[in-house]
Amino acid sequence: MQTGIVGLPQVGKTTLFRILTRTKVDEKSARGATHVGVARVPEPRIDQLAELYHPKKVTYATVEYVDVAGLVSDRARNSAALAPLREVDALTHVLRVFDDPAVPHAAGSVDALRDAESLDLELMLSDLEQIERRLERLAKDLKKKKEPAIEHEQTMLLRCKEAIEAERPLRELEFTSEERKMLTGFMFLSLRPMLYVLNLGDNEVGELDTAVARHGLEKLSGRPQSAVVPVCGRIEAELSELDEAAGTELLAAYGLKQPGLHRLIQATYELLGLISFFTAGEPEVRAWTIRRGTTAVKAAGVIHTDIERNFIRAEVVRCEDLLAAGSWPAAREKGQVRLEGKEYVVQEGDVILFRHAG
Ligand SMILES: Nc1nc2c(ncn2[C@@H]2O[C@H](COP(=O)(O)OP(=O)(O)OP(=O)(O)O)[C@@H](O)[C@H]2O)c(=O)[nH]1
Ligand SMILES: [Mg+2]
Repeated sequence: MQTGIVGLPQVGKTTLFRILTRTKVDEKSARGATHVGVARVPEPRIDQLAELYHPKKVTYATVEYVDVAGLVSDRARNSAALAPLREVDALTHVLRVFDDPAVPHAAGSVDALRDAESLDLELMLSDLEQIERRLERLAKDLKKKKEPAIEHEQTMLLRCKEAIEAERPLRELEFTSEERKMLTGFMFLSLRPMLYVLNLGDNEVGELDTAVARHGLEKLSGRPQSAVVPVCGRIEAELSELDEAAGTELLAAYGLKQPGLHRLIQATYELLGLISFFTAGEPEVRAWTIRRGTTAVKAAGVIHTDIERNFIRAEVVRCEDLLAAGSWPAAREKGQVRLEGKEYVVQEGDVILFRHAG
């Protein structure tokens, strides 16, 4: 899973990237550069399972982030800058709210809604160009020969075009699974789920809950396939450089419940429809990422195709039950370990032991 971090120049994209991936990025070389890094999905249950099993290895789930150069209002330059985004599963748009005379604002003033809408428009225009080219092609083909598959595609693309002309990003439309298949080849940008990150000034750290309304962004929240998360980038950057004890102290001093990093990754997870399940044993305690609705046999395939192929059954226990029971046999004794077949739909927080042949 890869998420692209986008936004105007100097809004805090690289700062956010550093927090998420804990990568050291040199400030000077960082300006305008593209970075790729992996963020560990924070997961307290993995730490608790590790205390139970004392495994040789602990592996967290990860999300990959790509920090691209700042986008400007120059179409030609942007279409090149947008190219790497075609590969990502979701977008994170950093919106600058913090005010700092030392850091000039690319658009001249702070207005997060304007910035959000202008990038969305950019994504939509790029999609529209592609749609129009394809529609021309399809019209030519249809003149030669009427084919139902081509007509389907045409109907769908006309619906996409209409939405964009009404300034609705494609992510807000509903598609059938057949249409989704047709869509994959296009890699439309406005189809990507969108996480808007409000990068607040340090002075707003006590008022995260009301930040969305305060900055006039209600219009963005509650839309399909998108979410808004406020963070104080600079404070979070400070936090991420501290060890755990000092970090907890600083969080408390600011009155924060958890690091923004956790909220961001959780929001990304939800947006992408992802959940975690765990495997636990002495060799390794590990979190795995799957889409919500994945069956046991497909989840096995995430670990290894051999396990999927030779799947016999899954032994499943809720993570909190396993932790409370203290061991797998103890949980089994309490009747908390279930035997499930191939079609079982894996739930968030299941600990699974896959039985397989060979
Ligand atoms: N006051 C304040 N400054 C910040 C905050 N976040 C980032 N900055 C500053 O803004 C400047 C730009 O931050 P970056 O994270 O490099 O921004 P960017 O979006 O990656 O910039 P480009 O890659 O040049 O487009 C740096 O000098 C940061 O220290 C914040 O929350 N508050
Ligand atoms: Mg940068």
